[in-house]
Amino acid sequence: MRGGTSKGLYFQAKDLPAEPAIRDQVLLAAMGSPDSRQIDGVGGAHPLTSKVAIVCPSERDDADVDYLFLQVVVDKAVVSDAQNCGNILAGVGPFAIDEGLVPARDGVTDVRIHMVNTGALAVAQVQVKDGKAVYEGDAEIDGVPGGAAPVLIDFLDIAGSSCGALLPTGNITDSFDGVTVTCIDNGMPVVVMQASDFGISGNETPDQLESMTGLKQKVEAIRLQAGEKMNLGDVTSKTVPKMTLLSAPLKGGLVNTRSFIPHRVHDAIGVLGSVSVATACVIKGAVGSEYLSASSNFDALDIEHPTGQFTVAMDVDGADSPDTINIRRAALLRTARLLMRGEVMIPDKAFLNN
Ligand code: NQM
Repeated sequence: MRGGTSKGLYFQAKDLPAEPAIRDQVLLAAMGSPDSRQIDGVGGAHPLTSKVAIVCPSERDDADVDYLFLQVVVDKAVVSDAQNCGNILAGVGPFAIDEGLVPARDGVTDVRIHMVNTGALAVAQVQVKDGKAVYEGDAEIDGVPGGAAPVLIDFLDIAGSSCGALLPTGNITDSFDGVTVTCIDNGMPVVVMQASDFGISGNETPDQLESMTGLKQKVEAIRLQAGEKMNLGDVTSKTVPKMTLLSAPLKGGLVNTRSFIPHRVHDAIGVLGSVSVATACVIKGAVGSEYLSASSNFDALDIEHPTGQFTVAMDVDGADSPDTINIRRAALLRTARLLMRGEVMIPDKAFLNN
Protein backbone atom coordinates (compact mmCIF):
# COMPACT_ATOMS: atom_id res chain seq x y z
CA MET A 1 0.00 0.00 0.00
CA ARG A 2 0.92 3.61 -0.35
CA GLY A 3 0.47 5.30 3.00
CA GLY A 4 0.76 9.08 2.68
CA THR A 5 4.06 9.78 0.92
CA SER A 6 5.55 6.40 1.81
CA LYS A 7 5.03 2.89 0.50
CA GLY A 8 5.31 -0.49 2.18
CA LEU A 9 4.14 -4.01 2.80
CA TYR A 10 1.18 -4.44 5.15
CA PHE A 11 0.83 -7.80 6.89
CA GLN A 12 -1.54 -9.34 9.34
CA ALA A 13 0.61 -10.44 12.29
CA LYS A 14 -0.74 -13.99 12.02
CA ASP A 15 0.81 -14.35 8.55
CA LEU A 16 4.37 -13.68 9.73
CA PRO A 17 6.68 -15.74 11.97
CA ALA A 18 6.08 -14.77 15.60
CA GLU A 19 9.78 -14.97 16.50
CA PRO A 20 11.19 -11.45 15.78
CA ALA A 21 14.60 -12.70 14.54
CA ILE A 22 13.00 -15.01 11.95
CA ARG A 23 10.35 -12.42 11.08
CA ASP A 24 13.10 -9.88 10.37
CA GLN A 25 14.96 -12.32 8.08
CA VAL A 26 11.72 -12.84 6.19
CA LEU A 27 11.17 -9.08 5.84
CA LEU A 28 14.76 -8.48 4.69
CA ALA A 29 14.29 -11.18 2.05
CA ALA A 30 10.91 -9.77 1.00
CA MET A 31 12.35 -6.29 0.50
CA GLY A 32 15.68 -7.42 -0.98
CA SER A 33 17.88 -5.93 1.76
CA PRO A 34 20.75 -5.46 2.25
CA ASP A 35 21.34 -4.04 -1.23
CA SER A 36 21.28 -0.40 -2.30
CA ARG A 37 19.04 -1.35 -5.27
CA GLN A 38 16.95 -3.97 -3.41
CA ILE A 39 17.04 -5.76 -6.75
CA ASP A 40 16.15 -9.16 -5.31
CA GLY A 41 13.03 -7.99 -3.47
CA VAL A 42 10.03 -5.69 -3.64
CA GLY A 43 11.57 -2.74 -1.75
CA GLY A 44 11.87 0.57 -3.57
CA ALA A 45 15.58 1.24 -2.82
CA HIS A 46 14.82 4.23 -0.57
CA PRO A 47 13.96 4.42 3.15
CA LEU A 48 10.51 5.82 2.24
CA THR A 49 9.67 2.75 0.16
CA SER A 50 11.20 0.08 2.40
CA LYS A 51 8.66 0.03 5.20
CA VAL A 52 6.45 -2.55 6.85
CA ALA A 53 3.21 -2.42 8.86
CA ILE A 54 2.18 -5.41 10.98
CA VAL A 55 -1.43 -5.25 12.10
CA CYS A 56 -3.54 -7.40 14.45
CA PRO A 57 -6.64 -7.00 16.62
CA SER A 58 -5.80 -5.07 19.77
CA GLU A 59 -6.26 -6.33 23.29
CA ARG A 60 -6.52 -2.76 24.56
CA ASP A 61 -10.00 -1.51 25.42
CA ASP A 62 -9.29 1.85 23.82
CA ALA A 63 -8.00 0.48 20.49
CA ASP A 64 -9.33 -1.65 17.63
CA VAL A 65 -6.00 -2.72 16.17
CA ASP A 66 -2.31 -2.82 17.05
CA TYR A 67 0.08 -1.40 14.43
CA LEU A 68 3.77 -2.22 14.63
CA PHE A 69 5.93 -0.23 12.21
CA LEU A 70 9.24 -1.68 11.00
CA GLN A 71 11.85 0.14 8.95
CA VAL A 72 13.72 -2.28 6.71
CA VAL A 73 17.07 -0.62 6.15
CA VAL A 74 17.90 -0.62 2.44
CA ASP A 75 21.64 -1.29 2.45
CA LYS A 76 22.11 -3.02 5.82
CA ALA A 77 20.67 -6.24 7.24
CA VAL A 78 18.76 -4.22 9.82
CA VAL A 79 15.06 -4.12 10.65
CA SER A 80 14.27 -1.44 13.21
CA ASP A 81 11.28 -0.85 15.47
CA ALA A 82 12.94 2.20 17.02
CA GLN A 83 10.64 4.66 15.26
CA ASN A 84 6.99 5.05 14.40
CA CYS A 85 5.73 6.14 10.96
CA GLY A 86 2.72 8.39 10.49
CA ASN A 87 2.65 7.96 6.72
CA ILE A 88 2.43 4.18 6.77
CA LEU A 89 -0.13 4.69 9.57
CA ALA A 90 -2.47 6.22 6.96
CA GLY A 91 -2.91 2.81 5.33
CA VAL A 92 -3.55 0.93 8.57
CA GLY A 93 -7.22 1.93 8.94
CA PRO A 94 -8.20 0.94 5.37
CA PHE A 95 -6.14 -2.28 5.66
CA ALA A 96 -7.83 -3.20 8.96
CA ILE A 97 -11.26 -2.70 7.39
CA ASP A 98 -10.47 -4.62 4.19
CA GLU A 99 -8.99 -7.51 6.20
CA GLY A 100 -12.09 -7.69 8.40
CA LEU A 101 -10.22 -6.74 11.59
CA VAL A 102 -12.64 -3.89 12.31
CA PRO A 103 -16.40 -3.85 11.72
CA ALA A 104 -16.99 -1.52 8.78
CA ARG A 105 -19.73 1.08 8.86
CA ASP A 106 -20.73 2.60 5.53
CA GLY A 107 -19.88 6.30 5.36
CA VAL A 108 -17.00 6.85 7.74
CA THR A 109 -15.53 4.26 10.11
CA ASP A 110 -13.30 5.38 12.96
CA VAL A 111 -10.39 3.01 13.44
CA ARG A 112 -8.63 3.34 16.80
CA ILE A 113 -5.01 2.39 16.32
CA HIS A 114 -2.56 1.47 19.07
CA MET A 115 0.86 2.40 17.69
CA VAL A 116 2.96 -0.34 19.26
CA ASN A 117 6.34 1.34 18.67
CA THR A 118 5.50 4.20 21.02
CA GLY A 119 2.41 3.01 22.91
CA ALA A 120 0.44 6.05 21.70
CA LEU A 121 -3.01 6.10 20.10
CA ALA A 122 -4.32 7.51 16.83
CA VAL A 123 -7.82 7.57 15.42
CA ALA A 124 -8.16 7.33 11.63
CA GLN A 125 -11.41 8.26 9.90
CA VAL A 126 -11.73 5.92 6.92
CA GLN A 127 -14.25 6.26 4.08
CA VAL A 128 -16.22 3.03 3.63
CA LYS A 129 -18.63 1.76 0.96
CA ASP A 130 -20.28 -1.67 0.88
CA GLY A 131 -18.14 -2.79 3.80
CA LYS A 132 -14.83 -2.02 2.05
CA ALA A 133 -12.42 0.89 2.36
CA VAL A 134 -12.78 3.54 -0.32
CA TYR A 135 -9.50 4.62 -1.90
CA GLU A 136 -10.65 6.90 -4.70
CA GLY A 137 -11.47 10.52 -3.99
CA ASP A 138 -10.50 14.14 -4.37
CA ALA A 139 -8.27 14.74 -1.35
CA GLU A 140 -4.79 15.82 -2.42
CA ILE A 141 -1.60 15.72 -0.39
CA ASP A 142 1.66 17.20 -1.59
CA GLY A 143 4.16 14.60 -2.74
CA VAL A 144 1.48 12.32 -4.24
CA PRO A 145 0.10 12.95 -7.74
CA GLY A 146 -3.69 13.18 -8.07
CA GLY A 147 -6.49 12.78 -5.58
CA ALA A 148 -7.60 9.98 -3.26
CA ALA A 149 -10.06 9.38 -0.44
CA PRO A 150 -9.18 11.40 2.67
CA VAL A 151 -7.91 9.67 5.81
CA LEU A 152 -8.12 12.11 8.71
CA ILE A 153 -5.83 11.19 11.57
CA ASP A 154 -6.01 12.44 15.13
CA PHE A 155 -3.04 11.73 17.37
CA LEU A 156 -4.10 11.44 20.99
CA ASP A 157 -1.15 11.15 23.38
CA ILE A 158 2.04 11.36 21.39
CA ALA A 159 4.11 13.90 23.36
CA GLY A 160 7.30 12.23 24.57
CA SER A 161 6.19 8.86 23.21
CA SER A 162 9.71 7.81 22.16
CA CYS A 163 11.93 9.89 24.47
CA GLY A 164 9.81 10.09 27.63
CA ALA A 165 9.19 13.84 27.46
CA LEU A 166 8.17 16.44 24.90
CA LEU A 167 11.46 18.28 25.54
CA PRO A 168 13.60 15.25 26.43
CA THR A 169 16.78 17.14 27.28
CA GLY A 170 14.82 19.24 29.79
CA ASN A 171 15.73 22.37 27.84
CA ILE A 172 13.97 24.46 25.22
CA THR A 173 17.26 24.81 23.38
CA ASP A 174 20.63 23.06 23.56
CA SER A 175 23.90 23.70 21.83
CA PHE A 176 25.97 21.06 20.04
CA ASP A 177 29.18 21.93 18.17
CA GLY A 178 28.18 25.61 18.45
CA VAL A 179 24.76 25.10 16.79
CA THR A 180 21.62 26.00 18.74
CA VAL A 181 18.99 23.28 18.46
CA THR A 182 15.64 22.29 19.93
CA CYS A 183 15.31 18.60 20.73
CA ILE A 184 11.65 17.63 20.66
CA ASP A 185 9.45 14.53 20.59
CA ASN A 186 5.81 15.10 19.75
CA GLY A 187 5.41 11.67 18.17
CA MET A 188 8.81 11.63 16.45
CA PRO A 189 12.18 12.55 17.97
CA VAL A 190 13.47 15.50 15.94
CA VAL A 191 16.40 17.88 16.31
CA VAL A 192 15.23 21.23 14.95
CA MET A 193 17.93 23.59 13.64
CA GLN A 194 18.31 26.68 11.47
CA ALA A 195 19.62 26.01 7.94
CA SER A 196 21.54 29.31 8.11
CA ASP A 197 23.69 27.89 10.94
CA PHE A 198 25.07 25.45 8.38
CA GLY A 199 25.75 28.14 5.77
CA ILE A 200 22.97 26.97 3.43
CA SER A 201 19.70 28.60 2.35
CA GLY A 202 17.42 25.69 3.26
CA ASN A 203 15.94 25.74 -0.25
CA GLU A 204 18.36 23.17 -1.68
CA THR A 205 16.93 20.03 -3.26
CA PRO A 206 17.28 16.69 -1.42
CA ASP A 207 19.83 15.58 -4.05
CA GLN A 208 21.91 18.71 -3.52
CA LEU A 209 21.90 18.22 0.24
CA GLU A 210 22.81 14.55 -0.07
CA SER A 211 25.87 15.50 -2.13
CA MET A 212 27.16 17.92 0.55
CA THR A 213 29.52 15.62 2.43
CA GLY A 214 30.73 18.24 4.93
CA LEU A 215 27.16 19.25 5.80
CA LYS A 216 26.10 15.64 6.29
CA GLN A 217 29.05 14.99 8.61
CA LYS A 218 28.22 18.07 10.69
CA VAL A 219 24.56 17.08 10.96
CA GLU A 220 25.45 13.50 11.91
CA ALA A 221 27.93 14.66 14.59
CA ILE A 222 25.14 16.71 16.20
CA ARG A 223 22.68 13.82 15.87
CA LEU A 224 24.91 11.42 17.78
CA GLN A 225 25.28 13.89 20.67
CA ALA A 226 21.61 14.90 20.68
CA GLY A 227 20.45 11.26 20.57
CA GLU A 228 22.23 10.53 23.87
CA LYS A 229 20.71 13.61 25.53
CA MET A 230 17.24 12.71 24.19
CA ASN A 231 17.32 9.38 26.10
CA LEU A 232 17.75 7.41 22.87
CA GLY A 233 21.20 6.04 23.77
CA ASP A 234 23.74 5.39 21.04
CA VAL A 235 21.84 6.28 17.84
CA THR A 236 24.64 5.35 15.41
CA SER A 237 22.53 2.63 13.80
CA LYS A 238 19.09 4.02 14.70
CA THR A 239 16.84 5.96 12.35
CA VAL A 240 16.02 8.53 15.05
CA PRO A 241 16.34 11.35 15.87
CA LYS A 242 15.46 12.99 12.55
CA MET A 243 17.36 16.20 11.76
CA THR A 244 15.30 19.09 10.37
CA LEU A 245 16.74 22.33 9.02
CA LEU A 246 14.43 25.35 9.07
CA SER A 247 14.35 28.45 6.89
CA ALA A 248 11.86 31.20 6.03
CA PRO A 249 8.73 30.00 4.20
CA LEU A 250 8.63 30.49 0.42
CA LYS A 251 4.94 29.79 -0.24
CA GLY A 252 3.15 31.56 2.59
CA GLY A 253 3.44 28.67 5.05
CA LEU A 254 4.70 28.82 8.63
CA VAL A 255 8.22 27.59 7.94
CA ASN A 256 10.28 25.82 5.29
CA THR A 257 12.00 22.50 6.09
CA ARG A 258 14.59 20.02 4.90
CA SER A 259 14.75 16.76 6.87
CA PHE A 260 17.54 14.21 7.16
CA ILE A 261 15.81 10.90 8.06
CA PRO A 262 18.57 10.65 9.19
CA HIS A 263 21.03 9.93 6.36
CA ARG A 264 18.90 10.34 3.26
CA VAL A 265 16.99 13.61 2.79
CA HIS A 266 13.19 13.32 2.81
CA ASP A 267 11.44 14.25 -0.45
CA ALA A 268 8.74 15.79 1.76
CA ILE A 269 8.64 15.48 5.55
CA GLY A 270 7.45 12.69 7.85
CA VAL A 271 3.98 12.96 9.37
CA LEU A 272 5.00 12.78 13.00
CA GLY A 273 8.19 14.59 12.06
CA SER A 274 6.11 17.54 10.90
CA VAL A 275 3.99 17.43 14.07
CA SER A 276 7.20 17.66 16.13
CA VAL A 277 8.47 20.57 13.98
CA ALA A 278 5.12 22.41 14.24
CA THR A 279 5.22 21.90 18.00
CA ALA A 280 8.71 23.42 18.26
CA CYS A 281 7.42 26.44 16.35
CA VAL A 282 4.68 27.07 18.93
CA ILE A 283 6.94 26.82 22.02
CA LYS A 284 8.21 30.17 23.15
CA GLY A 285 11.98 30.41 22.74
CA ALA A 286 12.36 27.16 20.79
CA VAL A 287 14.19 27.00 17.47
CA GLY A 288 11.35 27.67 15.03
CA SER A 289 9.34 29.95 17.33
CA GLU A 290 10.64 32.97 15.42
CA TYR A 291 8.44 31.91 12.48
CA LEU A 292 5.19 32.01 14.50
CA SER A 293 3.23 35.26 14.36
CA ALA A 294 0.04 36.69 15.82
CA SER A 295 -1.74 35.74 12.59
CA SER A 296 -0.63 32.08 12.61
CA ASN A 297 -3.63 29.75 12.38
CA PHE A 298 -3.28 26.80 14.75
CA ASP A 299 -5.90 24.86 12.78
CA ALA A 300 -3.66 24.96 9.70
CA LEU A 301 0.04 25.27 10.41
CA ASP A 302 1.64 24.78 7.00
CA ILE A 303 5.06 23.15 7.14
CA GLU A 304 6.74 23.62 3.75
CA HIS A 305 8.99 20.86 2.39
CA PRO A 306 10.78 20.05 -0.91
CA THR A 307 7.62 18.87 -2.71
CA GLY A 308 4.95 21.12 -1.21
CA GLN A 309 3.56 21.63 2.25
CA PHE A 310 2.07 19.67 5.07
CA THR A 311 -0.79 21.04 7.15
CA VAL A 312 -0.92 20.25 10.86
CA ALA A 313 -3.80 21.24 13.15
CA MET A 314 -2.76 21.80 16.76
CA ASP A 315 -4.53 22.72 19.95
CA VAL A 316 -1.96 23.77 22.53
CA ASP A 317 -2.20 25.26 26.03
CA GLY A 318 0.47 26.97 28.08
CA ALA A 319 3.09 27.14 25.34
CA ASP A 320 4.89 29.93 27.20
CA SER A 321 6.88 27.52 29.30
CA PRO A 322 8.10 23.92 29.03
CA ASP A 323 6.53 23.29 32.44
CA THR A 324 3.01 24.23 31.40
CA ILE A 325 2.79 23.23 27.76
CA ASN A 326 -0.07 20.85 27.10
CA ILE A 327 -0.70 19.49 23.61
CA ARG A 328 -4.43 18.88 23.46
CA ARG A 329 -4.67 17.85 19.85
CA ALA A 330 -2.54 17.17 16.78
CA ALA A 331 -4.37 16.16 13.64
CA LEU A 332 -3.78 15.98 9.91
CA LEU A 333 -4.96 14.74 6.54
CA ARG A 334 -3.38 11.85 4.66
CA THR A 335 -4.48 9.51 1.88
CA ALA A 336 -3.63 5.88 1.16
CA ARG A 337 -4.05 3.42 -1.69
CA LEU A 338 -4.16 -0.34 -1.96
CA LEU A 339 -1.65 -1.08 -4.76
CA MET A 340 -1.72 -4.86 -4.85
CA ARG A 341 -2.77 -7.79 -2.72
CA GLY A 342 -1.10 -11.20 -2.75
CA GLU A 343 1.88 -13.23 -1.65
CA VAL A 344 5.50 -12.20 -1.46
CA MET A 345 7.85 -15.12 -2.09
CA ILE A 346 10.56 -15.80 0.51
CA PRO A 347 13.58 -18.00 -0.32
CA ASP A 348 14.17 -20.92 2.09
CA LYS A 349 17.56 -19.50 3.06
CA ALA A 350 15.84 -16.63 4.90
CA PHE A 351 14.55 -19.19 7.40
CA LEU A 352 17.80 -21.19 7.51
CA ASN A 353 19.84 -18.20 8.72
CA ASN A 354 18.34 -18.68 12.19
O1 NQM B 1 7.44 11.13 10.73
C1 NQM B 1 9.95 9.12 7.20
C2 NQM B 1 7.73 9.04 6.32
C3 NQM B 1 8.66 9.06 7.47
C4 NQM B 1 8.18 8.94 8.83
C5 NQM B 1 10.98 9.19 8.18
C6 NQM B 1 6.85 9.52 9.09
C7 NQM B 1 6.63 10.26 10.35
O2 NQM B 1 7.60 10.02 5.65
O3 NQM B 1 5.59 9.98 10.96
O4 NQM B 1 5.91 9.42 8.35
O5 NQM B 1 11.11 10.24 8.82
O6 NQM B 1 11.72 8.22 8.29
O7 NQM B 1 7.10 7.99 6.06
